[in-house]
Amino acid sequence: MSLFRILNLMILAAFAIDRALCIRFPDRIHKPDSDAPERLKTAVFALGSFWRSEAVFGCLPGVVRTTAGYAGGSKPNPEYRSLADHAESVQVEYDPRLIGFRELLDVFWSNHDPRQVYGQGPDVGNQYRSIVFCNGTEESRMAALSKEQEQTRSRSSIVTTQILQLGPFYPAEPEHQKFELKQNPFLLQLIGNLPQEELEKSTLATKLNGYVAELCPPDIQRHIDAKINDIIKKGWPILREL
Ligand code: MHO
Repeated sequence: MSLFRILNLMILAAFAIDRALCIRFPDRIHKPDSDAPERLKTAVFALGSFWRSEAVFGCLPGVVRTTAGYAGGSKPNPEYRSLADHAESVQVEYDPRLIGFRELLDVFWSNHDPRQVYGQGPDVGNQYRSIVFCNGTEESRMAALSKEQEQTRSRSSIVTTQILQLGPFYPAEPEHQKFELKQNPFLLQLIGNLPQEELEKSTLATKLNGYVAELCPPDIQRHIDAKINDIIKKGWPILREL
């Protein structure tokens, strides 16, 4: 028997044993990927204009993506000019190993005035009301507790925030996504003028959207400042990660 034939038989035998024992070797080494969709959780909040709400959550460590949209109402497929009883909202996709619902609640309370009735800041209307949307009873419990704590900070006015079970979330029109970042052509260019669809999904754009609005925690704001300055100094004009 030729060497070639022996080798062939060995390969066939190995293949048969492998099939029989159902042994499978991974075809590539597993890389930990914090962006793996199955690991991510989703939270939705309403706290005034969704332009700002996206920016409030965008640069927190562990937040992978934000989407501006409509929630809390009954109208199917709302649009900006006819959102009916929906509230402007932000959907936050996050890695629960890096940030939790509890911390997101803290950010929610400290970034708007939950006592303002029928509006937020200069924006007047029902679409700007304050809502925590919950996935299940554990989140409802945490939300209710944090609302009580918020109320105890002052008894001179009432915290108007609604706590609702999350129903459908409708992403807003493209022009409302990453709105703050879109006001800054320099930063858009710095990340390579991504097409709209990519911009909406990009974690980098999500973070820079918060940075532009100066809504990142101070240490993160400084970190991004330094990174951008460094890139400009080096004359290498593409920012790929922070
Ligand atoms: N104050 C904002 C509200 C916009 S919002 C996305 C404005 O300039 O109209 O509803």
